[in-house]
Amino acid sequence: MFESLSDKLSGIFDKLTRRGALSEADVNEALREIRRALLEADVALDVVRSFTDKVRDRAVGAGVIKSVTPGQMVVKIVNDVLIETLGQDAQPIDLAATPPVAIMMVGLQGAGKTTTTAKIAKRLKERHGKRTLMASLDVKRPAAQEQLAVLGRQVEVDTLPIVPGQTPVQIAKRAMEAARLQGYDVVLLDTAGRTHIDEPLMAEMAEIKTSSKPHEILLVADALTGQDAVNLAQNFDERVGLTGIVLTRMDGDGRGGAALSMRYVTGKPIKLIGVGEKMDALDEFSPTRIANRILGMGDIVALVEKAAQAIDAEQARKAAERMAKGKFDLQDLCDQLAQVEKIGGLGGIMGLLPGVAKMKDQIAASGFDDKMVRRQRAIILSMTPKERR
Ligand SMILES: Nc1nc2c(ncn2[C@@H]2O[C@H](COP(=O)(O)OP(=O)(O)OP(=O)(O)O)[C@@H](O)[C@H]2O)c(=O)[nH]1
Ligand SMILES: [Mg+2]
Repeated sequence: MFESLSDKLSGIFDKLTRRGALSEADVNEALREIRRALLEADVALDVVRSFTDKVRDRAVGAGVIKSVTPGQMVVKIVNDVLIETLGQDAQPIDLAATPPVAIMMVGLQGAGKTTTTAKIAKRLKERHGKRTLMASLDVKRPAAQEQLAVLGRQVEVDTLPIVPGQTPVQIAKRAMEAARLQGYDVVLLDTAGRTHIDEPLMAEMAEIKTSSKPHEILLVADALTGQDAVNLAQNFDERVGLTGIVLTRMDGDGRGGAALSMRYVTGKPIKLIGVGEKMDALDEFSPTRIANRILGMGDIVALVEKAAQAIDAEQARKAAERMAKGKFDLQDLCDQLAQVEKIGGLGGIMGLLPGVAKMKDQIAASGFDDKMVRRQRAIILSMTPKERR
């Protein structure tokens, strides 16, 4: 995520912060480079313009040139403007309505609607203790409803029983009715995708919206499509009305143009981002944390959150005690390695640490990777308990 932009900006800032004093020419030069970096990251032109204008205004207003650490001051201003562009505060899914709260998922074919529906359901269950019912309104693609049922079993969330021959609107009504009768908190409506925006799709979405009155309408868009995702959001918003956006495949998007332009262009918040195919690979979109990540400060908060979820605190405390007593054996090492894998592997952890972005190439060149961790574990696991001790 954002690797290329992050690389470029850290290069620009390195140059700035290394100097004692900055001239106006230095700031202008840096702004030119920032502008180029943003454009190369596929950020919309309007956004780039507004971004650099804001940074320039504040840099002048704040008297950067006279300040004690001018370079850092510029970094701070860029950080602030970045956060504003991304939407300032994180906007989680809003469930403040009379249950069952309906959430409707819309988007083009293959954007990740069904996967994201199941990811959200899992998250609502595990983190918010919500009883969720998922319903697939996709009667176009064969086995689409079955796909959601399979994911439902996987994440242990109920899906609406499939009744062949019903229209999407009928299914949506049945889902709301079932949820009311059975006391569900949330109903997730997974709609069918199309290859492109067309009239029948929009009409169908509008009809489902009218009949089920969703509290949230989330557009699921593929981050890899860059500016197309932003245009898509605008189109959907005009016709159906959106309450938020989920950008999927952020794991494969090194540039980040869609994420950076979305809020500014559409005025709609990105609520969540998909960062992989697994059911846990869904992150909250926090402008502060994303800005930190882009500016190469790492994403310590995400690391801490991940660690808090994946690591057994009690086990970690015991391991630390044993280590302090000099009793660390191969079994302990094996447990530690297992936890590293749980948090997302070495790559996952490293990416979240401040400053590591700059060493990425060296790390890759050292041949230090997750395969090594797995191999080490396999070696230890093949030993007898005695050998491990
Ligand atoms: N790497 C990655 N893959 C994802 C992500 N989200 C979804 N996918 C994959 O994208 C593919 C399509 O996902 P679906 O959820 O079936 O997409 P859909 O929008 O429901 O597709 P239709 O129902 O056909 O319109 C699947 O193979 C998912 O595993 C993500 O955040 N990262
Ligand atoms: Mg689907």
